[in-house]
Amino acid sequence: MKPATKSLLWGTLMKLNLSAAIAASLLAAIAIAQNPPAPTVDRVGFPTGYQDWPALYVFDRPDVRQVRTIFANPPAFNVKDGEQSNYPYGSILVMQTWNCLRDAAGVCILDEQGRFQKDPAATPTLFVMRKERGFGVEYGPNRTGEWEYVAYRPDGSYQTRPENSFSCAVCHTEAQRNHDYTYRTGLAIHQGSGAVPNIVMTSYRFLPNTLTVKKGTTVTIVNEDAPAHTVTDDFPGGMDSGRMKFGRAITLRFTETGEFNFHCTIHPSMRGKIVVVD
Ligand code: HEC
Ligand SMILES: [Cu+2]
Repeated sequence: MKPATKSLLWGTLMKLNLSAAIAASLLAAIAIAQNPPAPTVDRVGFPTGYQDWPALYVFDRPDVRQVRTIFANPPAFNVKDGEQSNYPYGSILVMQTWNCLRDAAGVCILDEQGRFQKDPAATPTLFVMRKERGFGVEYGPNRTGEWEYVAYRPDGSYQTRPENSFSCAVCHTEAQRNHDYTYRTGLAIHQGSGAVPNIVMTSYRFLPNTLTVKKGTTVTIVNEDAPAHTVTDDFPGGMDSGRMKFGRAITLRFTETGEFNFHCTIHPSMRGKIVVVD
């Protein structure tokens, strides 16, 4: 009796798998047949001279091991807090993605400030978004306000052509709408850090609350909590960050071995410890 039930079950499973496979291949065929809509002409334009524009923020990405610098032309750079929901026409944001300098194990080497460094041998890519009156209509359901997107190589050739820039729009629809579909511009406004945190402040805790590091290393602590916190040495008269609002970061460099015990003066039950070893 038992083996029969088993084979019956097998048969059902096989059938299910088969129809799932057919469905998947049909879906793939549809996806290939119709890309989401996008502009067919480049109205963004290569951002000549972007290196001379001010850098809005620098953001380290450990997953893809890149330094990402966002340059903003004057109209975009001069946008103040509270006006970010509507960038002025003529705004251009350039995100330059640059591979980090790596050690033999492929890990990004931090500089004195605890930041990634650009590998001088690497070639960056330029992700550009530009806002002008009436831009973005061709993205249809994926329209992100009046922005259009293109990605270039430094020699002016395309990394992502206008026809393929729907991919940019699709992702940026998920960005902060109150920041006009840009993602990280809050970093500039909140004077945040784009450093990779070693400790974060969240839910009224330091996470992790004990960290062991080698002498000479930097430790970056970022407040990812809505309320302000402080990083204050338990030792009276010691280091005190002062009030750190959401997004703010502090980078500490330890040159002596020992224990650094700290707390938040606003919420004294928030405690943390950094152990520095040889
Ligand atoms: C997978 C989602 C995704 C896709 C696809 C994507 N972006 Fe972004 N973009 C982001 C995120 C997230 C950031 C913030 C920086 C970070 O976290 O690395 C960003 C940042 C930017 C910035 C800096 C301004 C800001 O929003 O902070 C520009 C300019 C930009 N992207 C342009 C493009 C262009 C051009 C394309 C297409 C070639 C593109 N992006 C595709 C997610 C995406
Ligand atoms: Cu606190």
